[in-house]
Amino acid sequence: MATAEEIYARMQKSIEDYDRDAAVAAARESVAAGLDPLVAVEEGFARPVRQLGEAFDRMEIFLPQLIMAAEAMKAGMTVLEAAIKAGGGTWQKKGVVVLGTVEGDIHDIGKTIVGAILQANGYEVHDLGVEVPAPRFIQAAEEAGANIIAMSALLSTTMLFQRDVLQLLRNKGLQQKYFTIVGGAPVTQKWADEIGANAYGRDAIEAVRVLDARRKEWSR
Ligand code: B1M
Repeated sequence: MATAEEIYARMQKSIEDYDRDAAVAAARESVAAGLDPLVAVEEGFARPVRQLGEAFDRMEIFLPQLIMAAEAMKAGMTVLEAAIKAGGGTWQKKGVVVLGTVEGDIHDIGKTIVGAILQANGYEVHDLGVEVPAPRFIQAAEEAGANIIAMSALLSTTMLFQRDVLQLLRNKGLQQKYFTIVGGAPVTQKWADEIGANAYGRDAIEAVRVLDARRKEWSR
């Protein structure tokens, strides 16, 4: 019977090897061995993904590697999330984020990385996918009991839809209820200020830093 340390090491290796099947197998092993899935998330998956996110930030690894690591974590997480729910456990989460790429925009690589890094740093992430219409962001935030609405846009034409989400929140009187963060290649702090978003994240690591630093504003 493998020890907890051996199983965590196998989980970490699956992330470092970008191996989805190994991540699922190691996560299953951790559940079969009766390890606490909440500890396994942190020890096995979150820590190596965070480290790879920081390595990407320092340009020490390439984008496809980070994407594959994020995909491996996502695959393994399905096993651990099921175990957490089955055990009646509650996720030790910092906050709940509804995340998506805005209407008309199919770019999902950066958004997926942002989601994985947020998740690795203790946020519950509801990834709505791509081409998300403004009302869907708000509907999903209401349903998920979210604190934060996070919008990615990669086109200078679709970043306008970030403004639509902010406008719709104002129209519905919900702008105080949700902390909004925008990002994506054409997006800037100036644009965030112009449309009235609460925050801007240059990249995934900065998005986490900003949300962590401004916790008081979104956890009211
Ligand atoms: Co597209 N594309 N593309 N494309 N594409 C760009 C964005 C473009 C800059 C390329 C270029 O012309 N130089 C250009 C946009 C020009 C503009 O509007 N300014 C462009 C175009 C024009 C298009 C099409 C219109 C092309 C066409 O069909 N004529 C079309 C659009 C289709 C549509 O969306 N309706 C299109 C299609 C595609 C592909 C399908 C081929 C593919 C997308 C595949 C996919 O995502 N599944 C694609 C790709 C890959 C790119 C480039 C090359 C790379 C984007 C990427 O994944 N970067 C891109 C060129 C570029 O950006 N230099 C380009 C890597 C990723 C990690 O970075 O997404 O920036 P990024 O995310 C970063 C940060 O921005 C930030 O953190 C992430 C991690 O560090 N971030 C956030 C992102 N979201 C955030 C949210 C946050 C915080 C931070 O908080 C909420």
